[in-house]
Amino acid sequence: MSSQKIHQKIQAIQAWTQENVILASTQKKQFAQWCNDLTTTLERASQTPLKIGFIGGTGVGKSTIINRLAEAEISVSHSERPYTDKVVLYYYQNEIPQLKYDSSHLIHCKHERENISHLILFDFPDYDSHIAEHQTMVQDISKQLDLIVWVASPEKYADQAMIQMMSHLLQSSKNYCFILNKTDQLQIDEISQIIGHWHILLRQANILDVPIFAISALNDYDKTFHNFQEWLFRKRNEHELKEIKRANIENQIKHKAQEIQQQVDCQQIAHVINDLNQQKKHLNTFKKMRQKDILERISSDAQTSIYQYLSRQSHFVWPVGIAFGLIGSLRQAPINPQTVPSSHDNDALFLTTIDNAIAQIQKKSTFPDSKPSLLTTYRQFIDRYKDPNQVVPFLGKIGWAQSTYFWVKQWLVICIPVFLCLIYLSGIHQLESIESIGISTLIGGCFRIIIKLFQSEGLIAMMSLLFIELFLSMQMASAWHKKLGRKSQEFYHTLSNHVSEQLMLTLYETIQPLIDWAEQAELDCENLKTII
Ligand SMILES: Nc1nc2c(ncn2[C@@H]2O[C@H](COP(=O)(O)OP(=O)(O)OP(=O)(O)O)[C@@H](O)[C@H]2O)c(=O)[nH]1
Ligand SMILES: [Mg+2]
Repeated sequence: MSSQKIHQKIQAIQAWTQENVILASTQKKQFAQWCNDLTTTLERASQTPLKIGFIGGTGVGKSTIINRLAEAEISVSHSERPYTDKVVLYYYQNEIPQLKYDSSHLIHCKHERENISHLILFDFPDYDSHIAEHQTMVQDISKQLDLIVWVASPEKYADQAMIQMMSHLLQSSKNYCFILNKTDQLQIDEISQIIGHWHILLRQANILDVPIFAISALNDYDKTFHNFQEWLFRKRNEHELKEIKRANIENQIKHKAQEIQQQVDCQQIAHVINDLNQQKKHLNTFKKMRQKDILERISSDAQTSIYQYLSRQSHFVWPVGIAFGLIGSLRQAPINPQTVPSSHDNDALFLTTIDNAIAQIQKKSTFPDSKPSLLTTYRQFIDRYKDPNQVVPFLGKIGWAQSTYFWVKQWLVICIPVFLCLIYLSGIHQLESIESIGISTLIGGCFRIIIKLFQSEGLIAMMSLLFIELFLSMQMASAWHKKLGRKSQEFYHTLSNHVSEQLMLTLYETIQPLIDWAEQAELDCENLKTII
């Protein structure tokens, strides 16, 4: 891959890390810094010394090899196991390597040998002894290395520990070199046998075309050691140096991408979305269960409340109003026979089951820190709608035409008998023609009414009027009562639908952010795959 391509890749990753929903904001900052570091490493590939580390199990001879290369005892080689407990750095004069690590774990050894001024050698502690801190040190400090020299002895070359360690490190296997030390303990045919076997083992671990040197660090006349030294000390040209850095960067990107994919579990995310949608579907069952008696959840006597609300909306002429009040107190508002409210516990149980299922789904992936609870949302909803002001917007009103018609009807029904009675008492109906009705006739009529009121004829007429009015008012009030009863039942159903619809929306809103997040995370996973 060319420099330009890898630059583009870093930029694409940088853009991705800032836009995705998977990483937390602190992680995003770290990734931005990491991308900047990669770019700097690539740009300064030929200007910085090559960092080469010796890594291997305890006692394989790492310190002995580095001492021989340094031509001095810079790192104590010992028969005691494990021995080296700090990272020994061997570098030219003032080329002090900038390591982000606790300096108490580092030993600095400077040299004056100009022919190897382009290198920094690292002798590491082991990774396979009982001291776990050594392994951590190897994993952490090795991140800075450009090349790794894996050292093994005839007893340890086939250890799985080495392959395992490789999987933790970030360098590309293109930048590995292998040393079989202590060959002075082997016969020539044994050496070639072991090297052959080692090649096979490495190939199985997908490590191909790497140099393997079979050396003896203690044998001054060992030719292979010289070959190894030559390979190690060789001054690489700019192209080779860039290749080394590029391969490592590519490998680091791959590692980071795997880390992110594991963090959100990209393999699982489609299932997670599916599971969440499944839970959303379960909520529909809840809707069907609750639609009929949702109002009973909110108010124990919803239908009466609706009836009273509608009564308050009605405009009565006072005799009808009084009659309506009388009927209302004698008769109960009709109750919806279908309404058999189930217990609150059933709702709680149902919603808790879904809540638990969602919590389980959330465990499958790194969801943002949110713990939605349908049960809490449901309880809050019920509490909120206990306030009648919240419910009123859902209630319709009696149509104005119906209301005005009822009002006019009341006036007509009340006024016509009064009018007829007055005409009768005033004697105006006995006049021959309408034209003869004048002011004086009307005043005369009024006097006649007053006089007749004190006579038996007037009293009978008034009593009849009273009875007629009473009868008509009761008739109208009773008809209106029945009408409101029917209307309140109708409203009860519409209101149930409205409120349960609203409840479902509120419950969906609780889950929806999780689904949205998971869908976006799936998209981010796809994008990350295409970048890499
Ligand atoms: N026979 C033989 N012994 C060697 C050779 N190289 C190192 N040794 C011996 O192996 C023992 C361990 O050598 P070290 O260099 O301390 O090994 P190390 O890998 O640094 O070990 P740790 O620091 O514990 O990780 C010492 O006693 C060395 O003398 C070799 O080529 N041949
Ligand atoms: Mg050592």
